[in-house]
Parts: sequence; C-alpha cells; structure tokens
Amino acid sequence: MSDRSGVDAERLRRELGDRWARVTVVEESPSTNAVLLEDSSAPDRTVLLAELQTAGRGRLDRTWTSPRGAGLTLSVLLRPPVPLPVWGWLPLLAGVALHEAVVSATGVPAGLKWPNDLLAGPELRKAAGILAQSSGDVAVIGIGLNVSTTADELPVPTATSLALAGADEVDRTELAVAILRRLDARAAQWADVGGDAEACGLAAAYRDACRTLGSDVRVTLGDGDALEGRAVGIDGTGRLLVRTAAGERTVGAGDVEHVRASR
Ligand code: BT5
Repeated sequence: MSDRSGVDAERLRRELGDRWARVTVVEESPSTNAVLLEDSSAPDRTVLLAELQTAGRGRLDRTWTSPRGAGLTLSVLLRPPVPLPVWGWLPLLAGVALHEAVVSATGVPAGLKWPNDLLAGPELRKAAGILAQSSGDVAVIGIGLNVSTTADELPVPTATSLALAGADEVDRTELAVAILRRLDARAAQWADVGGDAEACGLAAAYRDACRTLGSDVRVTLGDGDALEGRAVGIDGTGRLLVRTAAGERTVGAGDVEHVRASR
C-alpha cells in the first residue's frame, strides 16, 4: 500500500506560488464543496483539501466515500469572469485538467466519461468524479480521486484507484500541485477568451480525452427517462449531443453508460 502520510500543506502552497489565493489542508471536513459554497467572502482561487471527508457528495445527492489519506478530496472556488451560459464548461474543464495531471504524473491509461468521470486502468473504471456547483458569481468544483485505495476499500465494483491501475507510488502532494496548476492554466486560458471553449483549445482537449464521443451510449436522464444512441459531439455550452433513432438529442445532465466503446 502507498504511503498515506498527510498532504504537505506548506509544500503545496510553496509550489503553487501566488496563483492560488488561499490553500487550506484539513484533517477532516464535511463536504469540501459545501464548506466553500457557504464561505461567501472566499476569494477567487480558494482551495480546501480534506484528508477525510465525512459527508462527501456526488451529483444528484449521491455520496462520495474515500478512506482517510487514500485519495485526494479537494474543492476549488472560482469566480469565473465569463457569461453564465458557458459555465457548463467548468466541470469539463476540471476533467481535462485532472486527466492531464494524472496522465503526466502517473502514465496510467486514462480517459474521461462525459461529463467528467476520470476512467483509468486497462478496463477504464472510475478513478475520480467531479462535482461542480454554483451560487451567484461563485463556482465550486470538487474533485474526488482514488489514489492508493485498495480493491477492498472501493465503495463500488465499477471503481478503481491509481494504485490498482498501475501507479502504486504516487506522491499526493505532487499530484495535488499538478492538478491545481493545470486547473489554473486551463481556467485562465478559458477566461481570457470570454469562455469560448473552442477558441482556447479546451473543447479540442476535451474531445481528445473523452471516451464517450463516438461510443454507443445509454443515458439516464434526471427524470429517470433514458435514451440510447451514438454520442456524436459536445455543444458550445458543454452538453452532449446524442444521435438516436428519433433524431439528435442534447443532454445537459445525465448518467452515461458506454454500451459499446469507440476505442
Ligand atoms: C461524482 O458524482 O462522481 C462526483 C464526486 C465528487 C466528489 C468530490 S470530493 C471533494 C468534493 N466535495 C464533495 O462533497 N464532493 C466533491 P456521481 O457521478 O454522482 O458519482 C457518485 C457515485 O460514485 C456514488 O453513487 C457511488 O456509486 C460512486 N462512488 C462513491 N465514492 C466513490 C469512489 N471513491 N470512487 C468511485 N466511485 C465512487
């Protein structure tokens, strides 16, 4: 099992430099997303990382669970200076940054499942999830990534960890630095062009990393309805385009199952 000693907060702050306004590491926290959402005075680029999350959340009020020190559970607060309709790209942007950081730090095979699950290992199982929430001019993006989690510790059989995917000596401080650097860089490039994901290369990077595009998918929508078809694209606000027997459908939120993978 990898070393589960704590993330080194001092080193994290030092290596990130002044690009991140406030970087806090705590032993325990309820949902780090919820804590940042309640902090109305937090500056743009605030980070909260918890060694153990006691009330971790997924999308649609689902839960995220991870043993102490076995993964990275962190949230970032951004005040994106771009029009609200394109905020739909934020979770995808975080997925791209996470994917870039994990691949460059560990070399494990990885890809994204729309909207933003990180799949890893030869069987491309879920190693990380992202929860993006907003309130007023604030967006909070939470990342939960399984790092040294063992098979016995995983909450569901469809999950994996970086260790199980082949990277068993990961330095969590270094990985957190890499994720936050990529996230900062992608967010800055995106903001510079007013949130135009095509113009800053974000859309191309997403398409490149995304295993959903080109796959036959079954999408369960928020209301419990489902649709099946071929995932053919992402629109200007980050929604998934699915070609079904009844025509093209645009999906803003839903759970995707890859019925037949593209590659
Ligand atoms: C997600 O939701 O995947 C988003 C997870 C975001 C977690 C981070 S941790 C820091 C921040 N603070 C929070 O409170 N949340 C964020 P969703 O796609 O709904 O997937 C949730 C489902 O994934 C659960 O219902 C479980 O089936 C499964 N799951 C729970 N814990 C998992 C884990 N450690 N690894 C893989 N799958 C997990």
